[in-house]
Amino acid sequence: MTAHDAPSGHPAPAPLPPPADPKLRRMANALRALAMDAVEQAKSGHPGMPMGMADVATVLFGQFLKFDPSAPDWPDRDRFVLSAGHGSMLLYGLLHLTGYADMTLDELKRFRQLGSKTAGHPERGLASGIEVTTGPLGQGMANSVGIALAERLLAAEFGEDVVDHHTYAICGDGCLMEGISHEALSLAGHLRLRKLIVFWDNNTISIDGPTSLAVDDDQVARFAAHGWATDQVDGHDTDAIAAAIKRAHENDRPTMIACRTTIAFGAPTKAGTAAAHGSPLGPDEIKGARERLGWEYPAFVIPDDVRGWWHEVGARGAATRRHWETGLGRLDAARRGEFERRMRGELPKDVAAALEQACAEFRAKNAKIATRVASGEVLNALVPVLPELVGGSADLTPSNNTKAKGQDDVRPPAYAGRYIRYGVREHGMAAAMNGIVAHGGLIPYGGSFLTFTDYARPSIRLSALSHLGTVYVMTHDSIGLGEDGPTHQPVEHLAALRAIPQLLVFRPADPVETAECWHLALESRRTPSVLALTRQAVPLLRTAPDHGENRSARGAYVLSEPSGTRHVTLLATGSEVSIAVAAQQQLAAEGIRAAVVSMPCWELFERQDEAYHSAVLGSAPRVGVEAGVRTGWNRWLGRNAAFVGMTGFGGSAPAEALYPHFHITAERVAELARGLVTSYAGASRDPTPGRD
Ligand SMILES: Cc1ncc(C[n+]2csc(CCOP(=O)(O)OP(=O)(O)O)c2C)c(N)n1
Repeated sequence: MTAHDAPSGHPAPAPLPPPADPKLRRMANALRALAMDAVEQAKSGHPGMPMGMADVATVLFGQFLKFDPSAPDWPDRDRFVLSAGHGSMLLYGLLHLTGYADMTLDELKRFRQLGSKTAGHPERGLASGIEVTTGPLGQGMANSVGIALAERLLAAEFGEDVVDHHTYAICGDGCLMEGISHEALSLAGHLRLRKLIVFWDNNTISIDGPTSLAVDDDQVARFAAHGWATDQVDGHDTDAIAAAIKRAHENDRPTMIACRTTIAFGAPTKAGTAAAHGSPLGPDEIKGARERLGWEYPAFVIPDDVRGWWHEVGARGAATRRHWETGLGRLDAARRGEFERRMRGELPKDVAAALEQACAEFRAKNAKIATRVASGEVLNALVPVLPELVGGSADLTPSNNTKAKGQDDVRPPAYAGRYIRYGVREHGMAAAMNGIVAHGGLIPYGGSFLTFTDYARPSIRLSALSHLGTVYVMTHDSIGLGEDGPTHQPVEHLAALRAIPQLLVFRPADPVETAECWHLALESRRTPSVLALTRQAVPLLRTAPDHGENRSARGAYVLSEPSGTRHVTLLATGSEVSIAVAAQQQLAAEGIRAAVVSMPCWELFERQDEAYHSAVLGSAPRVGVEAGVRTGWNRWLGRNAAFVGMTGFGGSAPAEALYPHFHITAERVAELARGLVTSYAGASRDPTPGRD
């Protein structure tokens, strides 16, 4: 078959226009071939996008990207984010050809197979060179806003001789249709992230067909309206692409380069159609594409000249990296040491002492305060000793108590401040924070109301999936928030968040536990944390000094043990722990011996051994107390148990009216405990916790 014939009776496709640079076209064709072959071998995947964006990627990696495959984590490397993560074979091909040791040809051949590094969508941590996990459309783009922001913050702190790199992202039509793109673009424009460059794969195709089926947005005007610089190029014209990137480097704002491309460029009948989006092309089409592209090599074979060119691209960065390292070595020891500590993600020693001091002050004052207020005090103690903290809130700063004394706003184009006004953009904030963590050198925390974790949930899930220790400060954590009513009162949120694997959900009971949970969240650099905090005041429960022991570290502990064998164990979290304590006192007056267990973090408790579980939970009947739904509680309650909580949505009224209205009271806890003790007295106990 010649280049002008087409398989299976289709009209012969027009010949491809001659490339501006035949060498670059051959390099791009290697990416195209690897994508076609790997998807074909896996019988699954997305060949169209990698084939369409291969020219852009070749120019970017070949002529601009600052990276060194022999030192993939070099701090001053440029960051590349493939937001259109379904086109993962583009990234895997690039990593392989430029010489990342772990991205072998065998890995490409095992695309999408169990245990391979070439997962269906790029996963941070599976292979070096993958900066963030992408796949849910729009997330990578929103992460890149955080990555670019982290670069600016660190450059302001350490100087541009130490931190000076670009963040590049490829996004598709899908990324731009997702709502999160609105928040991300708007935030990046406001923050004037001039070193962020986004390539839009403008191929006008998504899964259902032409994008005109669903969207008519003028994307270029849209970016411009958000304060971005924009450019438009033929995404197969390598000269034009290079010129646009050079122009972007000069802009004082983030830049979007709209790249007009053909999906599955080179494929004889499927190019430019949705058929090439997410299915193997098939042997005939691949054969036709090879011929049209002039790529006469068998599957997975890269000719020596092309391999050599790509190898040169990969080798180019080592000298730049060494030059940077020499510069770092010349810095004074204190500045260098601090930079290196930050990039290792190690906490400074003073953090523990600062938190102990905060706890000592809580005890000295012994005041009834909300845990959100305690969190604010903890931050006041942390900020002077933890320069990597970057705070923020989605426009709820005074409610979340997230802004500490001495924390200045980030005021673009100046980035010396360490507090970000994320605006009413919970989802964008969460994704940006993930980007900040992924960049390294900073610990971001961001606030909103717990109920609005729903608005940020896809990004919270990705924090967990991609091992990013983002800290979410989520206040107004129950009906206890009162008058704002059921729209704002979380009911199922604790359960929903606990359902996310690899996420720590903290619900501290008092100011001391708040400090302890903050410490645990800060130490947890590879697992994200949600701090669920009260709006309403709670009494100090941990009045006795702990001599430096973090009692929340095991997730649950006996706060108060009665003298003599337990008749009943009251398990509670957050603001309901003090209700359990009040119930304990009522029961004691009747001669019923109740223990109170505080459970600030189920996930940490789950990690403890059976002996500890048994010691804490005991074998007596149990009553769980939490102003949320019961879902998940059976894990800890066992058979002889009751639960005091919510069964439906809350109500609009002062908190003092809502708790009795929903029967979340000490009296109710005592009543249920009494009933259990009476009916189960003498019966055999099952000491092992039940399963949901
Ligand atoms: C949040 C989210 N919704 C849906 C999908 C499923 N999905 C994957 S790719 C895609 C279409 C994307 O179109 P486009 O960005 O134009 O990609 P292209 O067709 O150019 O490869 C969809 C709906 C997804 N990955 N993420």
